[in-house]
Amino acid sequence: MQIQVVTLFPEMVTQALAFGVCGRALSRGLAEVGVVDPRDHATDMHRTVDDRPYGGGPGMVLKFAPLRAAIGQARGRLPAGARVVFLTPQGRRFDQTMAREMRDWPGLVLVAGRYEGFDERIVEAEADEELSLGDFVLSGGEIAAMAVIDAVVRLLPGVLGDEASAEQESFSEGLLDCPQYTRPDEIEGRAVPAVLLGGDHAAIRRWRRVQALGRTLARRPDLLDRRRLDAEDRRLLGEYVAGQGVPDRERPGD
Ligand code: 9D3
Repeated sequence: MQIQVVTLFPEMVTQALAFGVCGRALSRGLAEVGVVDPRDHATDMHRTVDDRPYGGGPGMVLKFAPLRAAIGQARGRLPAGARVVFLTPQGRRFDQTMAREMRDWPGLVLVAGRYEGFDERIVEAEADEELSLGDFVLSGGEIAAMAVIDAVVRLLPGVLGDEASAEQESFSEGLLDCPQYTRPDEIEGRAVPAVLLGGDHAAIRRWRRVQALGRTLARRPDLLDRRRLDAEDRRLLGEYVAGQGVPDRERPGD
């Protein structure tokens, strides 16, 4: 997959993506990430990319022309059918479903903003999608663009090992992870749950499912609302509620 990021801080993006799973995928050629700096497309002596907002108010707004040229260069490096995504606080909330859709796009231009945002006309003219990471304030779109790249690249074929890919599919199942433990089996009086130390693999599987369902109910009931639980899951959830004292308003079936 080929990705271009339009950003005033190109080295912020290239440096951060050099690590870990993403870094390995890029060095193995499973994905390509390039950058375009709108400042390189400014035409005045001072290489101006921003200006004061019409109507007054604080801060600066990114100008149409340098962004138009930068996005044009980015598109030119990508196959036909590439899509342009702006990262803005006004965008639709990015999630795993969208990451899975983006994995199948032949090319992706991510446009990161700075200052107070974009002249709205560049968004109207160029954006196929406008995405946000959620309801908190970042200083610019770069970290959001990197989050999207990380989420999409790890879904590409060959990036994760077989085991991790299968697990990835199960997150797609929409439950939180169960608790995990490693040696030693007791720390400061806290024991690892006994079931995990025995060899009963069916019991371990059942315990993990109960924990995943229960923690999702307790912490992210919104995830369960969007999901149909089968009879077995409802029974396991009943086990968790009986054992843990989940508040009444979160009990299944209420
Ligand atoms: C919503 C706040 N805006 C009104 C005063 C000002 C403003 C704050 C932060 C305008 C732009 C930004 C920069 N943020 C992003 O570029 C951004 C973002 C974010 O701040 N939160 C979550 N997702 C995203 S995606 C891009």
